Amino acid sequence: MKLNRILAIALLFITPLQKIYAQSGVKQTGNVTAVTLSGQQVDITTDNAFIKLTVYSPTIVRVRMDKQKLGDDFSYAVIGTPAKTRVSVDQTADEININTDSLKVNIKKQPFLVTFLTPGGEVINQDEPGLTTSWVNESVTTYKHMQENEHFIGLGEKTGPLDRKGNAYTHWNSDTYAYTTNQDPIYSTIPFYIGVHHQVNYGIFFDNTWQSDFNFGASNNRFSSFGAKGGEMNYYFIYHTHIADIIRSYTSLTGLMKMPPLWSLGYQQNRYSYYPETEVMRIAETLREKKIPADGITLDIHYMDKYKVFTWDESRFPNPTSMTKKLGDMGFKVTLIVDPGVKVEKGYGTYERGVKDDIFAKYPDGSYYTGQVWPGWCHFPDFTNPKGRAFWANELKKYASEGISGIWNDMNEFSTWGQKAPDNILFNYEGKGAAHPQVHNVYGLEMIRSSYEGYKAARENKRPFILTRSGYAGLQRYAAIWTGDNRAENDHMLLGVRLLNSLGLSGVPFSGMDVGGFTGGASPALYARWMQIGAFNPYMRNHSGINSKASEPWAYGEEVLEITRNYINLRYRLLPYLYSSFYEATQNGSPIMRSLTIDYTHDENVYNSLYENQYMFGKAFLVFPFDGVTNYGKLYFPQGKWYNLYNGRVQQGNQKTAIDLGISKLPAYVKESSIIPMQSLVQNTTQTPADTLYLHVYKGSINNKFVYYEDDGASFNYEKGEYYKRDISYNPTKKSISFSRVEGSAKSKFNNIKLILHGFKEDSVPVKINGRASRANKDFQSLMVPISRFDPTGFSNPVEGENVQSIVFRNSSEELTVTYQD
Ligand code: NBV
Repeated sequence: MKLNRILAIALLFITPLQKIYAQSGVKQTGNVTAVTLSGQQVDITTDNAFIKLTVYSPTIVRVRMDKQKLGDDFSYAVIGTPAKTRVSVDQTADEININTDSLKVNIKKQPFLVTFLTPGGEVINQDEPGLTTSWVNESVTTYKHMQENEHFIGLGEKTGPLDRKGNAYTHWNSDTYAYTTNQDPIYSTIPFYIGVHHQVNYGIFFDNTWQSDFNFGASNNRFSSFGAKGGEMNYYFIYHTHIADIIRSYTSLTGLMKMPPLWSLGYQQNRYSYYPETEVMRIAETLREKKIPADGITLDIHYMDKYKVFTWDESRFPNPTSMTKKLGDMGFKVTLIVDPGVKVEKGYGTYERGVKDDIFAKYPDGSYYTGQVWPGWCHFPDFTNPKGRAFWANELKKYASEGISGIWNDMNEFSTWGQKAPDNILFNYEGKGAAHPQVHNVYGLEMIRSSYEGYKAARENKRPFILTRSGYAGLQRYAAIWTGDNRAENDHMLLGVRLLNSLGLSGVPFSGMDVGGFTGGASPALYARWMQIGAFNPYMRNHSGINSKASEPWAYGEEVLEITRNYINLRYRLLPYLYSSFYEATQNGSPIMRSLTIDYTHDENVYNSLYENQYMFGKAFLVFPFDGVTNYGKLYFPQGKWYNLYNGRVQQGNQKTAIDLGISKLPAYVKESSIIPMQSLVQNTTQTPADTLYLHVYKGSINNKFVYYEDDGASFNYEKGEYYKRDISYNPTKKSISFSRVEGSAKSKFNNIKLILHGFKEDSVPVKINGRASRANKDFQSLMVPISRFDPTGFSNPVEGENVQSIVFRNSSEELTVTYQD
């Protein structure tokens, strides 16, 4: 029989649906046809797909799938490799089972269907039966069964609510001036989310740089899904019982941030744009005169000659080196904006060198792609080309020699007027070659990689500070991120809090927003609130747009100035705490702004829209970010005991309350058993604080440990052991506060420690140091002395409240335990 006739007869026997399926371009994974087991890896062939599962650790399993044989394994995001892991893999006719010590993976063969289970056999996550993974032409999607009451959090810089359930999101890095509070996508892509249900949590990182789509039950409650317009299905499944560990595992794949320069944790003053030099100096001098601590001034595009990157407008800034020197002497560091677009202009050095090195992105016909941005028509460096990164690094040397400390990467989505860059722009992609749709979402990441590596190489042994607007998973390795052109509106400020919390859940601890709002003008109350909240952000930078009203702390009158100063002062007093919290972020990805879902994951209240903006700043402070119009604030206190930061009054947890909100203070509480190192007030981080470290401990019922960390705040010497680190532990049962032996070769800034105990009894408290009555020890006082009217914030009007005890002793590097009788 002729083949055509056979087909025609066969078609008579298939259902209309099968016929449509056959014609539709849809391909399901189908049945398993072959399996190869080798060590930590399982290779599977199905009717329509090639699949590889790899165990990366007891808690991480990677799944790759494609319609064709799997290609080169390459990622800009992932730097982690599979660790040698104890694993057992076996198969029967119907299924394959992969077991690690912490996770089980069950794969059904007819048809292919993956289920992840706890060692005890509880389902953590499962492909949606019938849908599993499918392709529609070149786009690929994996469908997961929606679990009952499942919450979805993370996914990086995504607008909308904390709990992403019921919503869908797209990743396509976009320049979104004055975006709305639900707009999607905005500037960066982190295709990593965390699912929570039935006391289990998992993370899924879908490492695919094409335009990707996530659906958390926006269509219906049958499934959640993730997919992309091209490339492989390539995801890492992570399981841990604690969300902090999921973030740790995620950052074991995509990398950790490096220690930031200490100055970048101070207050930064910004505007689009401060110029000429006299104006920059006026701002710097006013900050000092008005005693507003500050460390940074940032120059926006008007410093350039006609917006040409790596140039100065010489009439506005005749001598940049002497300006940075003058500012440096006043304790200010300068950060400059850079845009990727290089103006096409004969005689312009950067352009000429780019052409000579042939590093701009091209069309298939060999001509350079041209797009219009600030300077006019531009070419765009191909940062996926090692030569392109080297070119950029070389250009940056100029700024290094002029005394610039920070590089602010803007417009790197990449953005062009009209926003529509064609698909057929070609990029080097580390020699593998790729077109714009595959490269777009990593363009910003590779730009900041160039900036970070370039600036590191350009300045000997100095930590670069790199700020970015765009990026992809892994951006934390190179830069801090800010959330772009927000609006000076109440809702937007609160959205900003959620964006930063979500970034923290997604492996990016160093983040900030335009405090005060970029477009429009804030009311005095909104501005005051924003500065209060900004003081509890990882990166605190005030910025405002070109035609908006002035946004310096003194621009809103005396009362607001006072409030703002109080909170910036508090931030500077908290620097030892903040710096140590950043150290932790460099060790395990632990965010500085911690969504309550991290520590109170299975408490339904934390997902409630009334409380979704509440967060922890580090592990000690519970911050309630109210807006500038709410007078009566609703608060939720998770389990435990909480101390009002301002008056020490105790608030029991597991409770909802409402309070009258004054504008002068932002509600903030301290978690019981917290350990908070603070210092005396300085006006910038080049000043040395008084040589006593104030160590606040809040009485509680839980054991706590704080990793205290110091180093020189500027160089990479810490990598050679020049740091000062010790554990400080509080044990309420033993009634002790102990300091482990100091690790590292650096000396502390503080010769003395003043231990300040909050919530203890009213009379003097007898103490022993290392088991000896302190009288016997000449370095110590005998009793902790009660202090009433104590205000840890240092605000001008302390409120009477708790009883506080304090004792001062020498900061020795030996192990030391303080026991108290209470
Ligand atoms: O360089 C000017 C601005 C900058 O101030 C802002 O922070 C960026 O997000 N930049 C965008 C260019 C476009 C502004 C409309």
